[in-house]
Amino acid sequence: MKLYGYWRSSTSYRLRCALELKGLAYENCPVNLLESAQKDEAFTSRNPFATVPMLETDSGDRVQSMAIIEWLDEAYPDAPLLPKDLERRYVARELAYAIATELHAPLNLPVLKYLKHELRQEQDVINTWYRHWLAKTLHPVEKRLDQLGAGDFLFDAPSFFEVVLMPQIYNARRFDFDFSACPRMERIEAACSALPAFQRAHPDSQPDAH
Ligand SMILES: N[C@@H](CCC(=O)N[C@@H](CS)C(=O)NCC(=O)O)C(=O)O
Repeated sequence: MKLYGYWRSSTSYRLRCALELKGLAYENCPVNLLESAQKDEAFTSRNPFATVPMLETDSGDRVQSMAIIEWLDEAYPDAPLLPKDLERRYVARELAYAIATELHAPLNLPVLKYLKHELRQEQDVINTWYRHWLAKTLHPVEKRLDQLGAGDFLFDAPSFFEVVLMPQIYNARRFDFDFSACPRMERIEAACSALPAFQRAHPDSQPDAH
């Protein structure tokens, strides 16, 4: 498989975490978002969304990271990311989709660029915007982790939830988000960071990192 992604893209990062945890081999094909390479005709003819990640597979090009991860888990059932137990599977999806659906859209690069260039907002204001939306979703996720008594991971091992959480934490730290109200999340972050799969998926480990 070939993964078309960008080192700092959180959606590419979440897909790398999934591939690494499942032990699936892939070739890394960087798409430079800063040079708008995702808008080139060669790319959009394969992915009309003009976004990364895109996964080239034997059955075709796959886009939309959450759909790709769910498909990977079905197509390659070894090392499942979604728990077998129905209740746990529900909870993993609840928390993963809270982050994927509520945070990615308002905090994506084109939104931040629009705030800066079209609406002429100062970087401080943009950072406040960013942290506001993070808190609105990460604080309730933390409360759910607390209710569930999460330890090093949501359940026994890193799964669907952690592959979505880790890239969001990485982004949040870039914007100096205050994690003092999120001790359970920080514990999961520390446990995942110690694992080779997450280390290989980390933005700094990518060939296009700079
Ligand atoms: N819902 C999509 C979002 C993908 C997305 O927006 N990716 C960002 C990088 S994290 C991107 O390609 N941005 C470039 C752009 O929007 O022009 C997914 O989960 O794959």
